[in-house]
Formats: sequence, C-alpha cells, structure tokens
Amino acid sequence: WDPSGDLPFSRARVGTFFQESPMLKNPFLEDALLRGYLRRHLPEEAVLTDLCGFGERVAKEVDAWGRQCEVNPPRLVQFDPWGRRVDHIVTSSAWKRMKDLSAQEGMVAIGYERPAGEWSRVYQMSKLYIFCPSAGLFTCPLAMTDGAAKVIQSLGVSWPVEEAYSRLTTRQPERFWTSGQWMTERQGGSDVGTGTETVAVPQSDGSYRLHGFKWFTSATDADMTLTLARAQDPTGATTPGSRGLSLFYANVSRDEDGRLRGIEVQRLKDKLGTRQVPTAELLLDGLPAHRLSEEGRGVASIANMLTITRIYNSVSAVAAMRRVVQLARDYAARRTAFGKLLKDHPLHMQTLARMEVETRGAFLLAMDTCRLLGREETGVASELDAHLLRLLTPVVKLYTGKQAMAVVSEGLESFGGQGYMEDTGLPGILRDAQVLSIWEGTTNVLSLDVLRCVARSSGMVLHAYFTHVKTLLAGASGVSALAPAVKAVDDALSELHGFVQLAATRAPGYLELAARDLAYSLARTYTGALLIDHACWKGSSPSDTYAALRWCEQELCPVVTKQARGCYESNTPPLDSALVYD
Ligand code: UCC
Ligand code: FAD
Repeated sequence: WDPSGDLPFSRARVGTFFQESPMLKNPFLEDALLRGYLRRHLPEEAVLTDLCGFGERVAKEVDAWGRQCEVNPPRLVQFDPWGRRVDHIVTSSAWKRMKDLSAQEGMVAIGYERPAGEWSRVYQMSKLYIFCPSAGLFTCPLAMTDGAAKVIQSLGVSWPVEEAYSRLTTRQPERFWTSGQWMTERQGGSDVGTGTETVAVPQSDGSYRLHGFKWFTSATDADMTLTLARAQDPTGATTPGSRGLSLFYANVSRDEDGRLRGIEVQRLKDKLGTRQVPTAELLLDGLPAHRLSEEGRGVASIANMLTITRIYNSVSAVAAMRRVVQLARDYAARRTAFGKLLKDHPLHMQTLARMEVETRGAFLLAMDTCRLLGREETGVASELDAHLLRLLTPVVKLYTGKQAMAVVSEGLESFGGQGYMEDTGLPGILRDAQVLSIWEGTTNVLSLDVLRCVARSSGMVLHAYFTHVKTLLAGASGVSALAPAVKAVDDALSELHGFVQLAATRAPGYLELAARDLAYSLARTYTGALLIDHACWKGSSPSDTYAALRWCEQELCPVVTKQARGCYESNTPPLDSALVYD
C-alpha cells in the first residue's frame, strides 16, 4: 500500500474488515440433548466413543466431502462418442467416498448387527443424525438400503436375495450395495395403487420381465432396487388398483457390452435441491426381476421400507434443524452489530432459543420412534409399543419434515445476507429441507395414513397413545417446576380424547378434513410429554426444564380449536373450493 498514493498501479482497496465465518465443531460434543439422551438410555462407553470420534471426523473431514457432492452434482452420459447408448450416471469422487465411509462406519450395518440390543436403532440413528447434514445426501441411498434390508428380512425370503441382504448390511466397502425404491410413476406417487402402469411378464423359469416407466428414482446409481409392478396372468391380464400390485426385486446390472440390462435412463431430474443425488426417469424395457411378495401384496410388503425411510427422513429433518442452530449460535459469538455481539442481543437469542426448542422437541419425537423400532426388532415390544410405532411413524415424518423448513429458514436469516449466499453452503440446507415433506409421502397423504392406522386398529392405536402419554406425565407429578407444562399436556390430552369421541360420531368426511390438524395435535402433545419426561430425569439440566415449559406454551391441540370454529363441517369443502378458485 502506498500511503503517498502516487504509484501508477496499486491493489484495489477493499478495506480491512473480514467477518469470521461460522465454524463447524464436533456435532456430538456440541449437542447437549443428544449426549444427555444417550447418557440416560445408552451409556455404553463403546457407543459414546464411536459417536464422539465420528463427530470429530464429520467436522474435520467428511463435511468437506459433502460440500463436494453439492458442487459436483451427478450427470448423465447417455451415449458414447460413437452414438451407442451407455446411460452412465457419473458421480463425484466425494459421493463414492461417502459410500465407502458408510459401509466402514456401519451406517446400515449397526441396525442389523444390533450391538446395543433394543437400543441399536437409537445408536444407529444417532450416528445418522451426526452424519446427515455433512453427508452430501448420501443418507438418501442409505435410507433405501436399510429399508430394502428390512423388507428382505421381514419377508423371510432367501432366494434370490440372500446375497443382496448380506451386501446391504455389510461393513466391507468393496461388497457394500445400495438399493433404490422405485414406486412413483407418472400418474401417481401418492396413489401408487391407481398410478402404477408397470407390468411384470412371467418367464418360464419363474422370474419376470418388467415393462414400464418409473418417474422418480433417486440414487439411481444403486446396485439393486425394490419396485412395484402388476403381474400378468397367463392371458396377459392384470388386476387394477392396489390389489394388483406385487413387490419385485431387480439387480441394476450391465451386459457384456456395458449396457444396462432392461433399463434406459431417460433423463436426470433438474431439482430445486438434493442435487447431490442422481434422480432419474427410467424406462423399464424388460428388466429381469423376481417377485418377493405374494401376488397383490406389493403395497403391504413395501410398507416396512416406508417405515424405515420415513424414520430416516425424520432424523434428517431434525439433523438439518440442529446443524443450522449449531452454526447460528457459533456465528452469534463472532458477529457484531450495533456495538455488541449478536449473542448479546436478547431478541436474537430469543429467536435462536425458539429454534432450539423446536429442534429439541423434534429430536425426542424422532428418537422415541427409533426406540420403538429397536424394541420391535429385538422382540421386546409390547402390543402398546407396536401400536405406537405404527402411529408415530407417519406423525414424526410429517411433523419434522414441515418444522425443518421453518427452522432452517429462520436459521438462514440469523446469518443476515450471508445466509442467502450460495458459497457459504447455507442455502443448500434450505433447498434440501424442502423435499423432506414431499418424498416418502406428503404431509396430507401421511395425515390420512394416521387415520388409516387408527381406523384399522379399532381404536387400539389411540388407546396406546393415550396410555403412554399419561404414563410419561405420571412421572412428573410433584415436580413443581414442570407443573404448567404438565397441565398443558394433560389438558391437550383431554381435549384430544374429547375430539376423537366426537369425530367417531360424524361422517367420514369430518375426520378427513381434520386429518392434518389431528396429526399435528398428536405430534405436539406427545412431544410435550417427552420433553417433560426428559426434564424429570435425574441427569437433566435446567435448560431441559425450560425447553419443556416453552414447548408446552404453544397450541398443543389445534384440532380442537379448529373443530370449535366449525372447520370440519360438511359445508366447508365447497367454501374452501370457492375461495381457492375465486
Ligand atoms: O419418495 C421416495 C424415495 C425418496 C428417496 C428416499 C429418501 C429417504 C429419506 C432420506 C432422508 C435424507 S419413494 C416413494 C415413496 N412413496 C410413498 O411414500 C407413497 C405415499 N403414498 C402412501 O403412503 C399411500 O398411503 C399408499 C401408497 C400406501 C396407499 O396405498 P393403498 O394400496 O391405497 O393403501 P391401502 O389399501 O390402505 O394399504 C394396502 C396395505 C394394507 O395392508 P392390509 O391389506 O394387510 O390391510 C395397509 O395396512 O398396505 C398396508 N399399509 C401399511 N402398513 C399401507 N401403508 C402402510 C404403512 N405406512 N405401514 C404399514
Ligand atoms: P401427488 O400425489 O400428485 O400430490 C400432489 C398434492 O396433492 C400433494 O400436496 C399431496 O399432499 C396432495 N394429495 C394427494 N392425494 C391427496 C389426498 N387423498 N388428500 C389430500 N391431499 C392429497 N419416488 C420413488 O418412488 N422413488 C424415488 O426414489 C423418488 N425420489 C424422489 C426424489 C425427489 C427429489 C422427489 C421430489 C420425489 C421423489 N419421488 C420418488 C417421488 C415422491 O415420492 C412423490 O413425488 C411423492 O410421493 C408425491 O407424489 P406425487 O408427486 O405423485 O404427488
């Protein structure tokens, strides 16, 4: 710098202040609730050491690979230079590294090795939770891989999937396979029963050839897939609707000329987010496949996969919230405005504290579902546990999927303009969060799934819900610091009970209109009880109590408020339609 300023050339003067960026620290050590939850339920040294070490690796090494996956998205090479069809999905080296890492770290394997007995799913999902926001969305194929292993295990079929199962659950990178989940076709992703056009043509050796068009197939570089199709009878006829669907297994393999067997990749999707993941449209033109389910039991058989992927979705949603809160609080200790650090502005801290409460509640709801899954898989689940797992799976997926968008969006704002800048990596968190409420069942479709499981259990599912929430509250009786929260949840529970009894006397359309609000009420009330229960634990902190109190200040049971306003009466649908199309 030339103070006299008379040199003919000088560097552009850009000032001397540069803002320090937020720093990612070990996500395990940074997370008081995660560590508290594990100390309470799974205090095994080996588990805590593994998670702490993995957290360190995520912060120091893996997060940068995740960023590479985002900036080097997959691309499709459809033809070779001489015009031959090759359909190569080219992925980044970072994406491949994620696959090896996932195998080595046992991201799927832990769920099947079960080193922590009934708590193994909690262990596995805690690891996933630490991994997710740095994983470059490799968690998407992991979810489907775990889901496929679960389906194979629960169907108890050995041939031809024994080998596949061992590869899906291995820790050896060179043997590790990932799976796809091809359900969605052009006519329907929610309504697969009507929307599936793919036919399965029986072959003389008992196998099938699939012909159809799969409209969304994520992580299409997978080694195998589970998919739905309609088996043809000897006359070539198929059964319409859901009852005509069967579950098929197919290898995604290449012939000696390097061409995909029975598949053409039509194109890769151009997506808002999840750009790290190849999502393709596939023409199935004679894909060799094996039927795994009984004929017509396709949807019921793939339901186990949906349970797993929906739980992964929930854990990913909470992890996205946690990541943005973690970075925001670090930034608040580095950024100054109006003469003091952001962390010293009470209004800014209130904003972050609200995000923290949302994140804590969502964490406990998701982990409780993992707890139930672990109990079911190790044969120690009571009937009540089984009902709760069925109910909570759609509830936690739909609730956390929506909350992730809200918290991450607020989180971006806490970085000011920098939260909007692509090269900070922050906008990608928001883009990737938007999908969480769409894939694996939209909010409305899952709300209807809640109704379905309630109806099909003849009330047992709700009975389990009420019983368990009451048990959780009972543990807090006499804890005066929590009394307002306990009262709020208790009141909400009574209101919910009243609503359910009233709704049972109304026409089916009444509950359909209430489905989303009911699911939210179930989520918020249950989560309130979990926060209270955690705050009652002897190792809890004052912040655990504060979080429970704050959570329970919100409207826990919106379905009752809306019901009182007549929102579900039969005159509302035409009014809603008239308003929308006004
Ligand atoms: O989006 C996708 C992949 C994205 C990438 C992976 C990301 C993973 C997360 C990663 C995070 C980073 S794959 C596509 C996902 N598609 C869906 O989720 C479909 C959404 N639609 C539904 O869920 C619908 O409700 C359907 C398709 C299940 C409705 O089908 P049906 O056939 O009309 O339903 P039915 O007739 O009610 O059910 C048929 C049978 C019944 O069993 P039975 O006959 O024994 O009574 C049901 O009880 O299936 C059973 N069933 C279930 N069982 C249906 N749903 C369930 C369930 N959720 N759990 C247990
Ligand atoms: P639609 O069913 O057309 O839904 C449109 C709207 O209508 C939604 O808001 C929905 O909530 C609402 N709606 C539908 N039915 C009802 C009802 N009965 N009552 C009230 N509201 C209703 N699928 C796969 O099979 N495999 C994949 O790997 C895969 N990857 C994906 C990756 C990405 C990035 C995305 C975005 C999607 C992917 N999907 C995949 C598809 C995804 O599962 C579907 O898009 C999703 O299930 C919704 O189906 P749809 O697109 O047909 O929407």
